Amino acid sequence: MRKLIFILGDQLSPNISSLTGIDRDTDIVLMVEVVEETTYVPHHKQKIAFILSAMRHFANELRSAGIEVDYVALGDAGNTGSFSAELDRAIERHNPDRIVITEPGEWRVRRIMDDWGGRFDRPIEIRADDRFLCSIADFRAWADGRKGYRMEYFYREMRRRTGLLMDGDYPAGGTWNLDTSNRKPLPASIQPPKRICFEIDEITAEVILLTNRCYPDNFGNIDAFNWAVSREDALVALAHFIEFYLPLFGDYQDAMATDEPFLFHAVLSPYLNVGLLEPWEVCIAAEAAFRSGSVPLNAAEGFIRQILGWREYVRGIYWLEMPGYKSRNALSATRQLPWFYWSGETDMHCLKCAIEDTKRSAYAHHIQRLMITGNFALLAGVNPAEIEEWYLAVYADAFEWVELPNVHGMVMFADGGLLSSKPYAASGAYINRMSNYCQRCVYDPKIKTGRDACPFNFLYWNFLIQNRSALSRNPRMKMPYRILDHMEPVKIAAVRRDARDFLEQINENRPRKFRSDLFDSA
Ligand code: FAD
Ligand code: DLZ
Ligand code: SF4
Repeated sequence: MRKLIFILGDQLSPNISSLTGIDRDTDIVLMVEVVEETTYVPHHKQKIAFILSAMRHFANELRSAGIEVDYVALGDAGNTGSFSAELDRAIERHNPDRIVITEPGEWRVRRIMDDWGGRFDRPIEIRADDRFLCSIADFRAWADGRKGYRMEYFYREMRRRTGLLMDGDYPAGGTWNLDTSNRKPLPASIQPPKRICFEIDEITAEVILLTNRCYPDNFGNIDAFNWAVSREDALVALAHFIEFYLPLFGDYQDAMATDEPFLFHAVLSPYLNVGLLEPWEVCIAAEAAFRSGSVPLNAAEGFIRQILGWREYVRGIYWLEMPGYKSRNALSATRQLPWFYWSGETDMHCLKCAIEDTKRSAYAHHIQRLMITGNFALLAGVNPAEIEEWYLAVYADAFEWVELPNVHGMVMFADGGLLSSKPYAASGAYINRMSNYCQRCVYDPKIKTGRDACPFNFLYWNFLIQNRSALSRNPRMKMPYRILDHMEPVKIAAVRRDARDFLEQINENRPRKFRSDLFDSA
């Protein structure tokens, strides 16, 4: 019985379920680089190079373990460019008795696989992806019969179920969630340690050339490529994070700073998402650091919550709610995505920093994604599908199962509050409190309307005005609506006028008020 085991580009784990029970004497692994996957959105160049290089390294590791791998590279003669047609060709080449694959992370690919049942004249076994800490079935069971799906309750359940950061039946330290300790801005006296550098080996160098050749106009710089592309190096990145960054991860989790794209964040999401690291080993490493006394509880808990809580939760929501989830548009947002998301040419310094960081590294940390690029898209009423495509394209860690709930639900409130109880809308005051961006901006976060006003200010109030019918009855929005209700009519008129004028011109191909001297070092 010869099996053809098909491994996708985000299934690069030695213990992926499709490899369970492999017979090295008869079975063969298939991996394919296909245009279908490199172009379904205009991926950041680093994202393409990272995935293709990691795939090639993984194939070599399997070969070193005595497994036969049939690897189809992007430029190979005869490469048809699609998963289905490459599987057709591989079946011709190897004539397997059956095909084994682990279920894909994305609905789009699941639909493709659903057609395979009738396409090939041999059985196909689609196995569950057991690299997550909560299975899709367990998430469904948790969600079943609940009125709302709040992450906090799911997270507590996961803490109990896994025993992570638990002292018997109680959370370590007596509190489930230390988020309130994790909101400090970065003081000028603290500088995060230098990031570890990964060598560009021959495989990565070749893939970088290939990416530049095939996708020269895609978003992002490839020169700054600094990603681990093997499990061995991803483990080095994990150890480095636990030793040097995790101790202050909690304190500065929500901070933002010019020229500090990574701060104390892990920068591990691409490795987790393609399978070079597994969520369990990452959580265990953080808990061990806490138990040994080398990191405080607010850091370990804050970090573990992101993985055990948020990461598992968004995956559960994705599979629970798709495919309908994607087409909801609760706030009827229709604006075209402003051109500067791709060009970085804006005079709003916070947005410019977040977009330039993204271009340079295919990375921005959570608060930049949520409270800068996300917040702006929400306040400006950008069409959810357009901003989703941007997020799916520009980050090395972007796969729809994790990107969509974060963008559609958390950022755009397009799901009407299924994922978060209120929109994460904020004015310039929040950005000024949590970052040093405003110090180098042409706008003033303290001015609410007029030429020098921070656009986040009038856009924030305009957003509340425009979405009154959808939001004003939300108990968590009572306070801002009370303030709005007491606002003088003349001020409301100024907010509306400034927002209208600003939004009318954001798709013109030039900054409204550009002073290049301010951005020379940005
Ligand atoms: P850290 O801040 O150090 O967090 C540690 C880990 O926790 C991350 O590696 C990640 O695996 C997990 N995590 C943290 N927050 C979340 C979250 N909200 N959802 C799921 N996992 C989380 N994450 C992705 O992996 N892929 C995406 O495409 C993606 N798109 C996002 C889009 C928006 C608009 C927002 C607000 C968030 C998005 N996130 C996404 C979540 C989060 O921003 C990234 O996981 C995080 O920035 C990755 O960097 P890090 O490894 O340094 O994370
Ligand atoms: C993202 C990506 C890219 C850019 N290229 C490939 C590829 O050439 N071959 C492949 O198997 N996977 C690739 N991927 C990852 C897939 O998009 C991902 O495995 C599926 O979307 C399932 O989630
Ligand atoms: Fe951003 Fe407004 Fe601050 Fe400028 S003033 S950096 S636009 S928040």
